[in-house]
Amino acid sequence: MTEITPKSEKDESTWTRGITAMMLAAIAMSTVVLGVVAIVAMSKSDSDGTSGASPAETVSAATIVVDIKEFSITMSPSAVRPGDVTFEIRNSGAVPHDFVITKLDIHSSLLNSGASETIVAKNVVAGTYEVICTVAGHADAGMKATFTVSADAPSAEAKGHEMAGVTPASGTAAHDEMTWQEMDAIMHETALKFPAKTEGLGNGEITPTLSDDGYKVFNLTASIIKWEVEPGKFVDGWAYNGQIPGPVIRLNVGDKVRIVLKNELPESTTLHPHGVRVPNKFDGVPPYTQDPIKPGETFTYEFTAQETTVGMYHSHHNPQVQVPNGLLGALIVGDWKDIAMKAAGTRVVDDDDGKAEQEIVMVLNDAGTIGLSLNGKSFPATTPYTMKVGESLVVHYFNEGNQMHPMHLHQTAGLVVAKDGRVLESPFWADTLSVAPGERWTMIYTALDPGVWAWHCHILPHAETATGMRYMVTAVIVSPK
Ligand SMILES: [Cu+2]
Repeated sequence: MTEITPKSEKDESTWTRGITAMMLAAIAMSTVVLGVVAIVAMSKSDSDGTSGASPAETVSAATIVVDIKEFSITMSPSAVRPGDVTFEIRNSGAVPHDFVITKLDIHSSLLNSGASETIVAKNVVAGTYEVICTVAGHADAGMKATFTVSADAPSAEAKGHEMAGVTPASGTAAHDEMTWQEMDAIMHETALKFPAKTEGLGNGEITPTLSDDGYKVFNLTASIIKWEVEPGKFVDGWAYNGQIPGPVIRLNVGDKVRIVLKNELPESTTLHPHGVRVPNKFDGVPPYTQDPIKPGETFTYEFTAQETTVGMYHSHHNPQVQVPNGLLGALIVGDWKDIAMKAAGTRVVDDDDGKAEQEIVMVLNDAGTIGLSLNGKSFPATTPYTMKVGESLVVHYFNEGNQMHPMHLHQTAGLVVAKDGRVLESPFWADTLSVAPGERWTMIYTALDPGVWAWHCHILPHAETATGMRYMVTAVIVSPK
């Protein structure tokens, strides 16, 4: 008979030492400028001897069936003859992916789970072509493959019967090519970079100017910038004032407000104050409430903050592109450290002084050029938060993406006190809170135990890869009192 032995002191101290070491390392890293080792996910155009136009007699038409998913690209067949090539692309994965052949200037739209797209490339000449998914980190995780175009490839007719069958794939998942030791090593290396320093930081403050007629004036400029989502991975970010998320607009009830938006984008835009009570003509919905703000134009939104809220401002023109690409920001009315703790009443018993020490904005995104991210950054470039035991933190989750994200902090439950900027009649406890697109949820977390506590989306492909944590992951570092 086996006896169940209590956890030994040795186990306990090893665990504690591990956490302490992690904590010290994480704190040290947040203060030291790291030499950033670039993880370059993007394809580089390779010099693989793409030849000139092929002789007319070898030109043919072929179809390549492309299956994209986490985290592989499978192409069948992976060799075709020169000529027109049709790509029948299907996303059989759980999250959005795209299909890009840089050398042929082919870029599918961002395909949601289950979506398909057919793209025809005309007169493709002999050569080797690399294909990737450009969603942040996906190519690194294995979403790249190559196909060859060669006069020696079997003809489309000969391949016809094999199309639906098993054809050797050129793209394979990362773990098929790596040993477990390599997986562990990359996981370790990436995790130790956290928090990795990258260019640019979102959610900055914006100081209004005061107009003669008593308005707080916030000047915003929308433009496309190079945004470093994770170390070495730069994307075309669509930003307000060069930040993703845009600067946090903070207001008090009674404030008279002007938001002056200058459009330096290559297309029209508008701004919608989501969850904020404004006159209809400043709701930002073209063509009903205003004309689109054309490139080069400026538009002024004007309202009085009438009630406390946790709102957001974002594009409402071509928004399925503009918002996930970065045109998003928080607009908060009222002192939410105070509002949240009052809403909690006597429920937060572990807080030392009944006051919240921090209020943070956490913008969730999963699409566009920015991809899976927290506040415009993907782990290990996300920002960690520090707390002391007995302190409380108020977090506002904002979902500006296209999918639900169940957010989970590795602590016991936090208290949910508000939904979409309205205090709940009955606050409730949750350790995992699903935040749907467009929603804002406000929660209080009180630090109970020292350590580095992971904080992430619990749709696992949004937070993890074969080589460790990625995307929608950060941490709370709790130190003793
Ligand atoms: Cu998620």
